[in-house]
Amino acid sequence: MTRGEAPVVWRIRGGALPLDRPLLMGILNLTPDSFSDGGRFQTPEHALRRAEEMIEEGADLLDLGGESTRPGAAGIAEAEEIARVVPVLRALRARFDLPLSVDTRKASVARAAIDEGADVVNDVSALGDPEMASVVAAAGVGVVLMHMRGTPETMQADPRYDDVAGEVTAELSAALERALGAGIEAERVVVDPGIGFAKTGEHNVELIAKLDRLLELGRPILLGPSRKAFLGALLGGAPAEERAVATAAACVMGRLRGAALFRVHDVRPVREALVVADAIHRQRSRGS
Ligand code: HH2
Repeated sequence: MTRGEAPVVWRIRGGALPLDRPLLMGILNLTPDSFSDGGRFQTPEHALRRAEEMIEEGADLLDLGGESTRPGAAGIAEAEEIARVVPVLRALRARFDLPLSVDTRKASVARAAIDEGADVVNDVSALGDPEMASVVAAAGVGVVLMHMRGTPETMQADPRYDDVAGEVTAELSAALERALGAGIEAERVVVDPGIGFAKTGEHNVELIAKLDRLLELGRPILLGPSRKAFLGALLGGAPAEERAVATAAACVMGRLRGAALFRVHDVRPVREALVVADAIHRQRSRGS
């Protein structure tokens, strides 16, 4: 496949996910402090119930995170992160068939999750941990490389770009080259512009408006605008739990610019919005 063509599948552990329709990654935060749902799904029982709800609403895969990466969040110890993620991953793996992703920046956490059956590593630092690439390559899992500058603790200090879409694309291209150089197969990589990570509200809006620039990387694009602060600001201060419709609007616009996967809390409204948007868009592409 040459750069610029849309990939038709994403290879993850144990198979390939077809990308002929938008795929929804349901967010399962196993944290006490996530910005919109912290502390709600920390026990395996609560997490299982939430997972079940998201699957019923149409989630195609689930993303489990043990560390909040909201702006200003301090990192947590590896043992703590493993203790949050592994019991839930084990319970989900025993119960459900769908692909499971682990949202982590630490190679040790990724390895522990892979040992429990994780199929994807979602790394907001795009292989920042020097051990991460070899863990991903050896396990043959899928990987999400997300764009960020700095760390969650520092990233919102003063983000500056001359051309946000161009610079994010170039920096993701470098991350993709690092991944390939470390032996990760291109077909296993998904790229993500990192909405809200070292970006102002204007940067986030411009990135979604110009998301098609990322298509030149030749990899599927994942978009994660879910309930984020820029949506609240656009709505004049709506709290996180009242941003589902705004999230759906951002996902539809991202879809029209080429996004293939969507990481969201509110699975049902986003799925419904994308089904309708895709049907209308297909009709328009047929030219009738
Ligand atoms: N956003 C968050 C966390 N992980 N991963 C990818 N690939 N893309 C994203 O946009 C992304 C991500 C932050 O959102 P959330 O998980 O809801 O909050 P918190 O980090 O506070 O747990």
